[in-house]
Amino acid sequence: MSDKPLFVGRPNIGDKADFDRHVDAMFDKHWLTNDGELVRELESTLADYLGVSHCIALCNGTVALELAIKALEMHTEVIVPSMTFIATAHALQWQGVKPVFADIDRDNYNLCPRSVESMITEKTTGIIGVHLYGRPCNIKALEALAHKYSLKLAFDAAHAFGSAYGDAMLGRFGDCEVFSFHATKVFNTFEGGAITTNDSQLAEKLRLMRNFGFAEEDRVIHLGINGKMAEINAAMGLTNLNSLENFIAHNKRNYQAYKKGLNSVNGIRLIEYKEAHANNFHYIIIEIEEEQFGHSRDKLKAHLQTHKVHARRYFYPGCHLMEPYKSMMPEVDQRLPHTNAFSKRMLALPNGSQLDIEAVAWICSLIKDLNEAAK
Ligand code: T4K
Repeated sequence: MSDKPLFVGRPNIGDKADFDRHVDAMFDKHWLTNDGELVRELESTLADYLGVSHCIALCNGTVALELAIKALEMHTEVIVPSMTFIATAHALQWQGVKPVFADIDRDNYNLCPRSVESMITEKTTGIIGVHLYGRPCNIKALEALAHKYSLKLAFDAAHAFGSAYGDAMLGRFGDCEVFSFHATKVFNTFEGGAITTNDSQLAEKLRLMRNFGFAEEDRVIHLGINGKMAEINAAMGLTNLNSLENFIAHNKRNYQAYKKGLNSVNGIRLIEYKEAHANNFHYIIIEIEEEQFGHSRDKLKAHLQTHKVHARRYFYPGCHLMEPYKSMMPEVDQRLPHTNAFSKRMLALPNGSQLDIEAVAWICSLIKDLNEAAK
């Protein structure tokens, strides 16, 4: 194996000649941002692909979350998982809304509807589910809760582009869904994001809000911000969309190679992707049972690091143990046993189009070696 470092989050990059063609067209038109042709083309292609009426392209996933929260008029308290990237919680807090952390289901690491229901009070105005690692939340149960208590429901689908819930692509559920197209995601626009929705009024409001509230020249009719996606980002998106199928197929091959390579290692459990829900296979998550494996998760991470394999603890600790939430709500820790246990046991391993089957075999052999050494 070469001593090239291997990373979680290495970007998938499509055909560079295709990208150059889009960029040449952009320069020829002298149109770089503000609702340009490439952004419009990307939006309509994405909406078709996801089977949703509206796609609003934005500058990143975090601003997209903030716009969704604001446009849905979520306020006071909103229930979210703590087992997510800190941006999900920060987007709420930044909008003056308190994130109330609910626990995850032990089996799928997504929001546990029972935990959510136990935290609903008269202050609750919404729920944001996160399709962690691209696996769908228990959408039906969350929709039922939102209906029962008249709450807004949004999904943070940052991990879930190209994944489905049964026959339906993620992106069509709740009041809206929010994607990240960051460089590290299965589909990237360098930086970027989008909100998808079937609600035409919400879509119109979001389009106004991402462009300072301008309805037309000199006429502002809503509070707004600059959340626009630039043409160069859309050029990358259109390029990468052409390769998306290949990216996902490559991820799936790697996932199967990890499955084979880790099958016989004591104390390692690889994330399962159910046939019933198509997935982008971007996240290779393992759970380490210290007693059986013979070493802690952090020992394994350090061992891989000495061989230039940069694994990541996505996500450790839970958001509730990061600031400002840790100081604001120290009591919450007691209520999140599954989040706490899982975040201490999990590790994300490299995947993506830059990683080949030989590299996967090498990573598995490093894990096996450490397990053997403990016997
Ligand atoms: N909700 C969820 C559930 C999310 O996971 C995220 C973002 C968001 C919301 C917010 O969406 P955005 O506002 O970001 O669009 C990274 C990403 O920056 C972040 O987008 C992502 N989630 C999060 C899970 O990962 P960090 O702080 O871990 O990034 P960093 O710089 O440590 O890089 C991650 C890994 O990727 C490293 O191993 C290096 C590698 N990498 C990274 C870049 C940018 C490369 O190899 N090449 C690159 O160009 O947050």
